[in-house]
Formats: sequence, C-alpha cells, structure tokens
Amino acid sequence: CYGSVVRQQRRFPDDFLFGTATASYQIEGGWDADGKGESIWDYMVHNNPSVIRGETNGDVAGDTYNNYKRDVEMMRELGLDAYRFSMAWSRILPTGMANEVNPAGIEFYNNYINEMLKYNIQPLVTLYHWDLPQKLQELGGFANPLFSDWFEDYARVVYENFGDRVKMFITFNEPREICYEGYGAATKAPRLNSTAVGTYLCAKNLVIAHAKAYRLYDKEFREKQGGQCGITISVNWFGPATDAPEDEVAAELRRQGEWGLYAHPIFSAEGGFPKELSDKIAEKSAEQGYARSRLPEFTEEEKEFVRGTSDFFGVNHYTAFMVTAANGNANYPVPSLPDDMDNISFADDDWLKSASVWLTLAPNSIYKALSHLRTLYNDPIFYLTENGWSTLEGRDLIDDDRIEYYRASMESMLNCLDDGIKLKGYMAWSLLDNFEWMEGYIERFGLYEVDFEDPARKRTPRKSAFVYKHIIKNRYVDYEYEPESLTMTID
Ligand code: PNW
Repeated sequence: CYGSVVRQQRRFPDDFLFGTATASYQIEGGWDADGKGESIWDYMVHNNPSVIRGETNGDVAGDTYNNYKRDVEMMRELGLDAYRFSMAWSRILPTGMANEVNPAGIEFYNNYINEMLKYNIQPLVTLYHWDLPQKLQELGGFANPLFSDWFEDYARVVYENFGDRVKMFITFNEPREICYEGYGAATKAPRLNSTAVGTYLCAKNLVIAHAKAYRLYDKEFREKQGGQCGITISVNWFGPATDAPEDEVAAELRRQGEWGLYAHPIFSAEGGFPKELSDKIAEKSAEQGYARSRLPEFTEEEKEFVRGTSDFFGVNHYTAFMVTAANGNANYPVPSLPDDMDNISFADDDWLKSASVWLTLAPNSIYKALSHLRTLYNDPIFYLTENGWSTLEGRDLIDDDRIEYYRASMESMLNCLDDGIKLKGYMAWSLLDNFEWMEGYIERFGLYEVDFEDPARKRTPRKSAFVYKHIIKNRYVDYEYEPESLTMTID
C-alpha cells in the first residue's frame, strides 16, 4: 500500500475459544421425560404459574431434549470452537441423591456430547445452572450445610460418566443469582425471600460445595482425565458515579456484595469474605439486635480449604452501573444485602437499551471488569462464559442492536488482550431463544430465533448469527460485513 498507512487489524488468536452458552432448564424441555425428577423450577412454575411473565414455563422450551442434533448442526453452521451447556441434576439423579442414577439422563448427555465431539466442538459443562432437585430444596437446599456433600456426590457422578470426554467443568453458574435472587429475594426459584440471612447462608454453603467438587476433581480425576475445573461468577462493572471518595467506597462495597462474596474466598490471597462488606454486615447486625453477624464467617480451616480452588475465573458479563453512596437502599427491605451495601446505582441515559430493564450497552465494560479482577486476584486465566443482548419477542430477524453490542464486546475483549489479560475464550449468550426465567419467552437472547408456537420448535438464524460466524472465522471484526442473505450453510 504505497504511500498510505495500513492500520494493523486487531485479531483474536487462533486458539481463542469462541462458543455460545445455554442452560438446561432454559432449553431442554422434557421436564419429566424418561425418569427425570422434579426441579425447583418445575415445582415453582407448576404451583405458582403467575410469577412468570405470560404464565409460560420450561416444560418444553426449545425441546433440545428431542432436538439436540439440530442444535449441534447450528453450532457447526456458526463454526463454534466450543459450546457451554449445563446438566440438569434431577435428570441424572432424580431425587438429588447419588443412590439412584437415571440411565436415560446419562444417555441423553452422552449423545449430546458425542454429537459435538463428532464435529470437533469442545463441550464445556456447567454442573449447576439453577435447577436444584426439588427433594433437596425440601431439606433446605443451599441453606443446609450438608448441601456441599450432596453436590460433591453429584459432581462425582458427572466426572465418572462424562470426564473422559469433557475437559472443562464449571461447578456453579452465578452464585449471586442463586443466593441473592433465590434465597435473599423472590426473583428466582425457590423465591425464599429470606432477606436478612438467606443470601449469606447460601453464599457460605455454595462456596464450600464448589471447593469440595474442585478438590474431588483434583484428587481423583484430574490425573486420568486431564481437564480443568472452575466456577462462573456474574461480574458486571460497578464504578463510582462521581469523584467523591464516598462514592468510591460505595462502589467497592457494591462490588463486594455483587461478586466479592463468592470470588474473594476462592481467588484472593487471604481467603474468606471481603473485609469491608463483612465488617459492615457485622456492624449493622449488631445495631439490629442480632446476637451474631448475619454473615456466617469461615473458620480458618474452611478458608484454607476454599482458597485457590479454581483453574480459571469464569465471568458472565453483560453490563455496567454507576454507584453513589446512600444510607441503606430505600427500594429494599431492612435488613437485606442491598440495604447492607449502602448504595444506589443507575445506568447512563446515553447507553443503548435492550429489552431487559437491567441491560444496557455500557462502554468498554468487559475491559473495566477484567482489568479490575486481574489486579485483585493475581492475574488469573479468564473465560467469558456469558455475554449477550435481549430483544423483544415478535421482532424480526434483523437485530442490528445485538450486532452493535457483540461488536462492542469484541473491541472490549481486544483491549483486554492488548493489555496482556489472560482471556482465553468467549461464549455468547445464547445459541437460541430460550426460557428467560421470570421473563418467560418475552425477552429473547438467541442468535437463532425459535418459534415456540411450532411443535417442532423451528430455529431460524438472525442477522447477528451471520456476523458472529464471520468474526469466528476471520478472528477480527469487519464493520463492512453484511450477510448476502439470511440463508445459513455449513462451511
Ligand atoms: C444470566 N444482571 O443471568 C444467566 O446465567 C442466564 O441463565 C440468563 O438467561 C442470562 O443471564 C440473561 O438474563 C443474569 O442483573 C441475570 O446483570 C441478571 C444479570 C446478569 C446475568
């Protein structure tokens, strides 16, 4: 290019894993097929249907239980390197306990995994994405300290049956959503709404359960199977709204309450719950007349047991918020985690809005989150295990906002790579439209649209599917690229 300057195109390395992510309850259907047991979501949607927008449920969802070959075909169309999905605990162990294994459940996941491997798509398995066996909930679920033993037993069954072919295990998807939304609030099953202590009991038991499953893999399976085990935590970016020192203090408390509760015990050098938040909860608990802190601390032995139990840091990242200091939080009960964090947050009006109230396109937020985590936790290996954009049901296949969001995510990841952050992969949420929890089928995250009126649950690629495919193939973002038509092929 004589006389002109050619800017070096920023690229993703060839061994960077590009994939998509899903979760069992959101796509599988077959809620009671072939010996599957009831989960807390089955229980909730059948006994209290009005909690879901549109009163729909995941009984059939995308029917991946019957359509898994089509899903793998879509992975091939996109040219994915990897695919992240979760296993339904109650499909494998109908009562949750390991005395009774359901052979049809093992067979289903074997078929699914083998179909991916046939086409060189690496399976990434999440052991738990929110569908606890209902029988275990009746015993207290994550609030029972024996939960960690039940989870370890389940993990053993998974490693034994699938670990010869699965080389990446994720114990839990998003502890915050499990513990805060499920136990501390009523926004996810089991809707316990135990605002004072629910989040904190769950946090401690979950982190110990994770550590038991990790140590089991490490001791008994790693040598033979040669894989990795980690956890996925939702890390949105929370920065101070102003330069005022109290806003920075508030933002730090918020980060500790959002994800530090789960990340600090596992990834920090000293272990245990994050100090400022734990001091704050102890102080408020005393003022509120509790005989002890509502946050149950780890013993020294437990801290040691949990510290360092993750081969990578799985990050689900969607968005960012600005934080200001407050006295409690007027929108939430006292006591509760939001009240304990003494702050309020909001998104910038200028940020592009999705169909979900909590999701906007915040500038360079992947980079902000990962560079912060990198400094805090000694430069771990990261995988972005979810990132995606919602549109409303019924909109057409031309999803330019989603394309804008994905392209912005790519740039933010390239900023991470330029800085030497050890980011090794990216899973777009999601491969296909699915049951978006309390929002039912109204908010859609799929690269493929699903027709939920059609008994066959036909899948159709959106424009964003073609753009993502082009990025995966070329390892860079081409802003000029436009698909010639919306007809998909396997290259
Ligand atoms: C994730 N937030 O949850 C879940 O892992 C998926 O199952 C879900 O479908 C997807 O995101 C889209 O909602 C999140 O408030 C829930 O920032 C809430 C937040 C982030 C992720």
